[in-house]
Amino acid sequence: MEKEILYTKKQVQRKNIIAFSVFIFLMMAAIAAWIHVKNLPLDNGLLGGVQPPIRKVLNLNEKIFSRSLDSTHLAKTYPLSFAVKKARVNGDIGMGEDFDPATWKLYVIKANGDTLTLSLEDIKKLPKTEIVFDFKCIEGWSQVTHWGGVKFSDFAAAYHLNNEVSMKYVGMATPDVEYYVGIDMPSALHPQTLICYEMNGKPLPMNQGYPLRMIITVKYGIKSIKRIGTMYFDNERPPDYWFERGYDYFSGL
Ligand SMILES: Nc1nc2c(c(=O)[nH]1)N[C@H]1C(S)=C(S)[C@@H](COP(=O)(O)O)O[C@H]1N2
Ligand SMILES: [Mo]
Repeated sequence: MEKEILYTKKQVQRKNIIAFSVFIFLMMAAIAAWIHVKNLPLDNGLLGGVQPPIRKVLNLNEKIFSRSLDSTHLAKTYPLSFAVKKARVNGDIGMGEDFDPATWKLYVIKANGDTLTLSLEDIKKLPKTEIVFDFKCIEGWSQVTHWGGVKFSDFAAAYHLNNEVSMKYVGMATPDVEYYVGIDMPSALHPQTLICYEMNGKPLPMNQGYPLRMIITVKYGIKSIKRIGTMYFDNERPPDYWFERGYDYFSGL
């Protein structure tokens, strides 16, 4: 038979006091650490950013999750009938009222400094690809939506952007440069990544990024920039609107 261990009332009381003191101590240490981190200067100058210890954790997350991202991982796709008819509109940074669709052009700044100036018609001449997938916003909602456009990889091949896609990142910005993203090249060249000009078989609505937006199935919505104005290439990380506000640079799924 197992030996039973019996404690006196006093012993139990003592154990309770010790456990409670340890609990209070740890809680106070956590609060002190939190106050300390909160008061540290942000790492991104005028733009804000986050405190360095928080950045360290973000960098670690990034290291782990950027590995899980490779160009063979395809997002799940759905039959056309699954797509919502009225897609939610989220985020209107860089989509100002003063935008003039008549003068819009896509400016692609090449590695040698030359600029390609393209119209929507130029883009529409390239092979078209459609996709229905679950679009996920980092705020916690998702929605099955139907998009049409040109694969970024087809676009790069058609315009002989070989030197450009051998770089590590592509940067994109709205015509007014209010919203901007940096996309790692493997994700840009992913077979489901579209330069998109249609939603539900119709031209993109104004508030969904007319005339041209990105659709990146392997990233959270923050990377799917609406209303692309300029595109450029770099081996350094291009500036990224939500990264500067503390979100993960890659925001992969
Ligand atoms: N120009 C621009 N693009 C943007 C945003 C924005 O505010 N401005 N918001 C992003 C975010 S957070 C999401 S979830 C998606 C939303 O796309 P939707 O409005 O078509 O649903 O667009 C992304 N692209
Ligand atoms: Mo989002």
